[in-house]
Amino acid sequence: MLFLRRQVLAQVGRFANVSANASTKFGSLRFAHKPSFTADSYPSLQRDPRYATLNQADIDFFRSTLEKEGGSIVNGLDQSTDPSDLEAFNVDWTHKYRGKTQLAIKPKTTEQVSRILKYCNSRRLAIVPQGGNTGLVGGSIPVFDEIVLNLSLMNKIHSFDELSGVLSLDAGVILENADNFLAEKDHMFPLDLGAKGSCQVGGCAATAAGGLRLLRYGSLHGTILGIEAVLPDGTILDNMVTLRKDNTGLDLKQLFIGSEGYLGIITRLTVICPRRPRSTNVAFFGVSSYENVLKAFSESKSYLTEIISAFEMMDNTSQRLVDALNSTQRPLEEEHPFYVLLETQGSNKEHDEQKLNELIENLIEKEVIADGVIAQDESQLRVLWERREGITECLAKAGSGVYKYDVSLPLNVLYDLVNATKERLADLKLLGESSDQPVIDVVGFGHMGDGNLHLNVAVRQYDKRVEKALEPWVFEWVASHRGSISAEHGLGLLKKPYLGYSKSPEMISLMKTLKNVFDPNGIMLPYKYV
Ligand code: FAD
Ligand code: 2HG
Ligand code: ZN
Repeated sequence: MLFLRRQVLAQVGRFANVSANASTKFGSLRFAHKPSFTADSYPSLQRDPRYATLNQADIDFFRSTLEKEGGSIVNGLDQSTDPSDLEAFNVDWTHKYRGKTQLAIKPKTTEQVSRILKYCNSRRLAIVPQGGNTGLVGGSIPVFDEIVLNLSLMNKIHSFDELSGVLSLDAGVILENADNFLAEKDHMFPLDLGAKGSCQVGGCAATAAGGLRLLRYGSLHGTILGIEAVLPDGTILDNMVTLRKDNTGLDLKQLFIGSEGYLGIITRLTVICPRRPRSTNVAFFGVSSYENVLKAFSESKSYLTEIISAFEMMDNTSQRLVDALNSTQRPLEEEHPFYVLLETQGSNKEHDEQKLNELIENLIEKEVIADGVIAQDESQLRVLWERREGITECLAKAGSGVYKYDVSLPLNVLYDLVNATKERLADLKLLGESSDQPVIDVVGFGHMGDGNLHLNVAVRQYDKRVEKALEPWVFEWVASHRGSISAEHGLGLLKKPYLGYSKSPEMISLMKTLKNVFDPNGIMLPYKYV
């Protein structure tokens, strides 16, 4: 580990081993409680009587559709089904929402998806598509008794062309599996995120997930070349283009990227994948102020130009949480108000290291960073990334709930939202040490390179007083600073009422018109999105 302190660059090969002073404040299990039903915690949501109720004839149809090609169902109408088998389909990752589905369908082929949707459309049975169920906005689980259509059995990688880098695969392939497959071909998936071991490429496409390296490899709107999707009436839309350029007519696939299952089910994708970098460097800096984080970002772009692949900001509160709840070593001995994880990816190790060292010398000279380390091997690199990727898991262990806001903001005001939130919650006496104060901590971190802040409010338990203090206040704050209320997690159930803070009435009206064209009976993703 290369250790930087003021003007000194010395090889020390170890991480600091300082235990957190906050360690007693937090619990240790991820969301140990069982969430209440969404329908109970949000009584303003009412089941839409237009939707039919599932019956035995429906189950018989689904069973006969699936049996030939190996799909399966989990059927709550059957008395012998253990109710806990449906729980995983009904509860979201944040344990904030819980639905009441009686049926999860796991198709194996696109044709099965088509037959199922056609049937549900004719019967007016509501559907919620589900990938890895790692979404953070309550989109992937039912609100009432919607049928869950889970893509996990559609998990084949179909082809990879080494010359063009185009990968063709089913929507249900786990992101990490796709990337491991590509690693063997010396390529990589152009998206990476903390949930990669569970989220599916179709779920990522459906949410237009941004992740850790959007700064370098761009958005899925650019890297997904083709999509196969099934419309609610069963029509299979085959747009599995493998071409980089296809300038013919409306680019309909773009409507599905980020549509969160509102328009149909994504069943297959083609994705353009870059070569795996030959050289990766990760540095971790301690920074004394947000102003200096901005300066470090500007200098990093200027010195590293084409090789910068991630620039992630973390505040001290987030790192105290990681100290308390994650077993990774602490890279820097002293605490700092902010930390930055900087990554480069390139093809020439010497060249990349030279650029990084020049940057670091400059940052030290100008006193932009107070301290830092550079990973010297793969395991140190992983430890440094864990300090960033582990924050979400640690937040989930801090109390029994987290209010999450993923916003885009102009960089100069990005962290002001965290301070403003802390002040507001303290003024309202909701933030504090005592057990009758619901808020444990307010944390800010995120993909600084993309202008994306993750504001997290960790609570002892979900509490309506906190929710009322934060919503719509956070969204108003973001809109008044010309930001977006969702940078990457999407709308789901959480942000549906607040879309007006980011989109004009004309745009929302056009979205509803399009919904009517794709899904006139409104069976897909009810109660959510727009
Ligand atoms: P799900 O959660 O199952 O579904 C998400 C939405 O898409 C739902 O509305 C669902 O109905 C719909 N959907 C799912 N599959 C399909 C399909 N095949 N067709 C149509 N609709 C579908 N997100 C980021 O953007 N960047 C991050 O860095 C990031 N990091 C994360 C880290 C952690 C630890 C966790 C828990 C989550 C993170 N997320 C991140 C959020 C989440 O992982 C992503 O949104 C991911 O893309 C969701 O994929 P999934 O397969 O789990 O989808
Ligand atoms: C990340 O960037 C994810 O790690 C999750 O988008 C952010 O936990 C969060 O709020
Ligand atoms: Zn993120």
